[in-house]
Amino acid sequence: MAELILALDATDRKKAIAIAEACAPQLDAIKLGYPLILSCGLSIADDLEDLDLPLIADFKVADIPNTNRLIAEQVFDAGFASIICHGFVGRDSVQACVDVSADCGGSCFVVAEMSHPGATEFFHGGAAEKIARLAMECGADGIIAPATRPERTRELRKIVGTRKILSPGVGAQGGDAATIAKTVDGIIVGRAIYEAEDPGAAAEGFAHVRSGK
Ligand code: NUP
Repeated sequence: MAELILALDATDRKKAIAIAEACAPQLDAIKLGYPLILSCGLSIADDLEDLDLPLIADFKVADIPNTNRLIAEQVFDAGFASIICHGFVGRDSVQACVDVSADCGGSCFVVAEMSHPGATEFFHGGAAEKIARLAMECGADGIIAPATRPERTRELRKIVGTRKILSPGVGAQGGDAATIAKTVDGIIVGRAIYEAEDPGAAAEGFAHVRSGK
């Protein structure tokens, strides 16, 4: 059983809001990233406020600690519940995001291994495991791990224990929702929902993952 998180990467404000509204009853959270926020600004969080769903800011923050802190403060001031940061930048940078998240009553997820094919170039060979351990030591709420490589995500589960794993790569990138849902706490789904002719129905198609059936 896993939560369903919509990756709302549509770049038109009206269209994005309509998709979010249509899908909302089927969702546990909405993830917003550069495509929509660069197009609409952080105020898109206000437009989605009435849906009463936690908003995750997927900025994959990867800067020096002070800049990470400033970015995270903007994110939580705008009403987001969670932030995603990169781990390869090192302990001090991750800690800055975790600390701001905790101060703001929000949560912080660290990318341990990405879902696309090229991710194997740098995340394999021990890096993902190292990042997952670092995330735990910094007090992060969880990690991001790939639905496209369930065997890798199972390995990372051994490191993070009961802390959360959110997993992108379902649908358009080839990952199977039911398979990865056995290992993770939330599946992140973008194009398979927001590019569907009927996004609400597409989101409903993942109900089996949410109910565990
Ligand atoms: O490793 C990652 N893979 C990934 O796809 C980390 C991510 N944050 N994402 C994001 O998840 C990606 O930027 C997009 O917003 C979403 C997946 O979208 P889709 O492939 O389901 O359309």
